[in-house]
Amino acid sequence: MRIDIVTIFPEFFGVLDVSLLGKARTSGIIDVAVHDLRDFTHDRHRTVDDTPYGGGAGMVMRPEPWGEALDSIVDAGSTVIFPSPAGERFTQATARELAAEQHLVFGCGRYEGIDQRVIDYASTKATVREISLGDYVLNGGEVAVMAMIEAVGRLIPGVIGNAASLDEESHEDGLLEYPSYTKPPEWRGLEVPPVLMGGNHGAIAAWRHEQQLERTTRVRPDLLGESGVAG
Ligand code: 6GU
Repeated sequence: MRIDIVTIFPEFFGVLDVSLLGKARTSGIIDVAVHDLRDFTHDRHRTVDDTPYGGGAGMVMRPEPWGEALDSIVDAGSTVIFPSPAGERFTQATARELAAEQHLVFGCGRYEGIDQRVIDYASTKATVREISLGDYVLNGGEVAVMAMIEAVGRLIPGVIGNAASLDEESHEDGLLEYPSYTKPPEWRGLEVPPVLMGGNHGAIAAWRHEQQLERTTRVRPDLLGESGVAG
């Protein structure tokens, strides 16, 4: 997969060099390029923002540098993602959809956002999605994009050594995951549930499913409604 990121803070993305995703980059499974939006300006001050038409607080990103950046990066097969608290909600299903794409382009907005014409223009050239991490406000899209790339990247074959570890985690089956335990069997007076040490795989699977239902009902009852999982 090819990933292009356009940002005024390219240094934010240094963390992509470490950990699992760093290895995926080194091995060529994921090819990431980070572009400084200011490299697409032509004035002495490398201006990327201006005051909003109609008034209001803050600054809006001007369309011209975005237009040049996107023209140099996007083609008809690209999926362009603008992180925004006003976008559709990012979920595990979104991550799976994006992991199936060949080319993702992330456009990180700052200030009060990007001139709407940039999103409208990009929509005439490629598939565009405005995506939000959740119902809270970040200062810009950079941290959100990092989270999306991590969620998407680990679903690409070869990025995670043990692909089976992907199947049983929170959200993959619409439920939160069951609690995990390892050695020792007793620690500071706290014991591992005996069923996990009994070797009865049917009983273990049933116990884990029960735990998933109990935790999901208690912490995230909204998930039960959406997934249609029967209690
Ligand atoms: Cl994607 N961007 C910003 N700026 N704030 C957010 C967000 C995204 N998702 C939640 N809050």
